[in-house]
Amino acid sequence: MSRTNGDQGANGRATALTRRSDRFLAGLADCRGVTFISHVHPDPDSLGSMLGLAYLVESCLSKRTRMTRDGAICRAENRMMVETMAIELTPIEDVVWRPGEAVVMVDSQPRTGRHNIPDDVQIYAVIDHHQTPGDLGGVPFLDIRQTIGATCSLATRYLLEQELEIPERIATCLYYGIESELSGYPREANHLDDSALDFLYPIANRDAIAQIRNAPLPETFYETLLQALQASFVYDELLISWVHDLQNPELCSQAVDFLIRHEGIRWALCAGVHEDQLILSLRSNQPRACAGEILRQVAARMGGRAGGHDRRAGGYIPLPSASDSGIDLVQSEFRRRLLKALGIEEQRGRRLVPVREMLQNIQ
Ligand SMILES: [Mn+2]
Repeated sequence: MSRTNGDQGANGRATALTRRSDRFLAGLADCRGVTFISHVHPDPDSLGSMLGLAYLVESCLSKRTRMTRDGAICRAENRMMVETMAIELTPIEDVVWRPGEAVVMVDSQPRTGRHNIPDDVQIYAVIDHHQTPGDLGGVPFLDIRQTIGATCSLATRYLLEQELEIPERIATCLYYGIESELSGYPREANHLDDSALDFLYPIANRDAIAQIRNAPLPETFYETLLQALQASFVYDELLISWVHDLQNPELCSQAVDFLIRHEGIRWALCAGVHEDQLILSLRSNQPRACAGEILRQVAARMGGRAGGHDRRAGGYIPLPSASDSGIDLVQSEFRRRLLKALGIEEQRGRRLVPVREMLQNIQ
């Protein structure tokens, strides 16, 4: 059976349900309610697509929905989005999984990263755009489009197909989800992303978007940045930053978003020690760089997990020991493997900020 085209009827003719949103809703007709799940530390694309699809299900089927949160939301902009948009999220560990309830996974795929859901929970649908392939066996409804910039663009498409009026709050979240996911490169995105942005912008609350974009940053952000700058090394076109004490896992992505702006490089990686993991965040400033796939392969060979998109990827490697020498070993093996994966010759890194300058500055 084709999952991406219209379902074929028994006599070979296409049935009436050729639009994805129709088929998505048809499969939910008999359920008692819908629970939305996503990846750990949900980002604006996860939050916006859960919100948009929950609105679709509530409006078209009058069914109860709930959205979940797996892990904390730490990034300042993402916290501001949840706060200003009053997004209600049930922590995944508090969810009671009831029979007859449908589970929809957005912006992620089963077994590609850390998902804290019981193994026996059946997933009805996966709606996503990641390159990282998941374990999709037995999932009745799939809409995975790797060429699309944001899952929010797919959710917007479903709402438009059903000719629903999109309320300001939903439009704001979908818009910010797409905008933040494209990281300022709308021209590389699919026409679906572009047309979703055009459609949503006049409806969205621009003041709220400005407030989210400019969310106040906690002191830990600056501490992380200082640590990252003090331990940044340049290897040809790659900059690697080590953070030895990462207060929260999302700070790596914030630091690397700043580091990738360095004029001489094509790749930036920030790796931070958080609890018993080395948290990884990779960026490229090159189109079609396959950052997600590269980081996935490197992390997988070291017992970790990673995934993402062309320019942006994240993941982790478990740390077998909390000792400095144990962490050093993992870091140097990871560095060696990453250099190899990017085709960069093994070399001694050049410090971004020389030690002499660091010492002079603290006097
Ligand atoms: Mn996404």
